Amino acid sequence: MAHTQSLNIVIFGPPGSGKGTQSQKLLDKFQLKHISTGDLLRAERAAKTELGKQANEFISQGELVPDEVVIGMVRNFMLNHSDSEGFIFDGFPRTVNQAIALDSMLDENNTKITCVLGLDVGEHELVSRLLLRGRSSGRIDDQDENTIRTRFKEYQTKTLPLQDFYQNQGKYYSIQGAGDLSTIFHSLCASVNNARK
Ligand code: B4P
Repeated sequence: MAHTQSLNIVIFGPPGSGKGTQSQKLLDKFQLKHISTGDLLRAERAAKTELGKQANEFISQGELVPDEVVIGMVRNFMLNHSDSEGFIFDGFPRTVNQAIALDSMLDENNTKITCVLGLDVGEHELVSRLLLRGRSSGRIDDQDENTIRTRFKEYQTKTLPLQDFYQNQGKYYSIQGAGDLSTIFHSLCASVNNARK
């Protein structure tokens, strides 16, 4: 059962900053449940559900999927994993509305966000990472530079305001996200340990 000592980490950053990559490493270390809204949406699409078809329209254009769809999906996931000692939220929240909904879902479970780890990577590096992944992953949103640019615009206008939202709560940690994977991972762990003190 979730409680106030739970560890709830939000991993934050622009498309391609390493959220998914570093989440995998954090999961192993801290024994948390992983909620990646990108992965959940891609699973819906693969299963050809109505939700998946709707989401695909937005994802393929590089746009965010509407808040109510994503929030409902996260709510279901959390209900189905209510015995978890904590979560890593990867790619969620991406708008202020999503952040407010997350606070209230956690509050209902008598818990809260421990820290928000923001990966800082320059745009040039991000574009080359995504195009490189697009060559092998088959992800439609990684194949075309225009779609990638739309994703950055969505990030700048709708997601970046969350940095102030969490900074004002004293929960935001900025981490250099370019360079060696294990160096980045150690910085993330140091921030988690700092936030838990
Ligand atoms: P996501 O699946 O979250 O896609 P992403 O932002 O590109 O992040 P991802 O986790 O996949 O990549 P990562 O940074 O780990 O979202 C896809 C789409 O779904 C969104 O555009 C949106 O349409 C929709 N969506 C998802 N969540 C939503 C929400 N909450 N609200 C509305 N819509 C939502 O890594 C990228 C690449 O970089 C990898 O290939 C990795 O190998 C590489 N890499 C990582 N670290 C590196 C390093 N240090 N050096 C070199 N390469 C590195």
